[in-house]
Amino acid sequence: MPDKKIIEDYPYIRYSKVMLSDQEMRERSHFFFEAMDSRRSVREFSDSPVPREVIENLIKTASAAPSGAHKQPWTFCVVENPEIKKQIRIAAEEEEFESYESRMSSDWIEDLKPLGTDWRKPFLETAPYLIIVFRRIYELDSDQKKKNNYYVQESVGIATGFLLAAIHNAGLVSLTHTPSPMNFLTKTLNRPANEKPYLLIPVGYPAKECWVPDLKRKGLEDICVFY
Ligand code: IYR
Repeated sequence: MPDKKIIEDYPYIRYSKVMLSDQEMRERSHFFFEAMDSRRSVREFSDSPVPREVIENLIKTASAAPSGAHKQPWTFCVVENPEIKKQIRIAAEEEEFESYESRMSSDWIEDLKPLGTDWRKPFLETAPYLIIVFRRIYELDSDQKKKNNYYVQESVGIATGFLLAAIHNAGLVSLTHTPSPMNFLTKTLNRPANEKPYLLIPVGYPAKECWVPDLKRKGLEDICVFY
């Protein structure tokens, strides 16, 4: 049987999956759950270096996510330069100071108390890499005409999920950081008008002494309904 064919002018390749036994599916799904359940967001990073090739593999994994019309509407900016990290920290802390002091509601401040966050963001300089995810609203065709991407928010969210899973799988930690507003990243990183900042993710090893809040996850009965 050929592995390639043309359907209505477009190339297709054969695709199949090895069918696992119920027992093997149970084991593998449970193992993956346990692996992912041990992922935690971390705010205390070590400055130990991580090979760049690892970061490249993580980003290739993120870009393997599904996306609207397969447009892959994302750009991952990786900052390792200490000067740029410093600029980002200063700008993020300025915005976060305003947010914590006056922009966030009292409910919001209250809800964050168990996480121990405040406007200070030293991890933006400590972590060996900052990955800034940008969503690409449109592309320019060869005549410089704007062509909108589809389901950009959803697509970039899914890709970021792949990225966080890949980071965890590589034995590294991350934080989904949302300095707000984050337009300063467009300027600092000199990004084009079709890209908007989506999420800032410090990546590295946890600090030698690293603490995370003792959070509990919802049980299946609280998150899932079978019909
Ligand atoms: N962006 C702020 C505040 C913050 C908001 C939420 I929702 C969090 O889950 C955590 C933090 C900050 O990064 O501190």
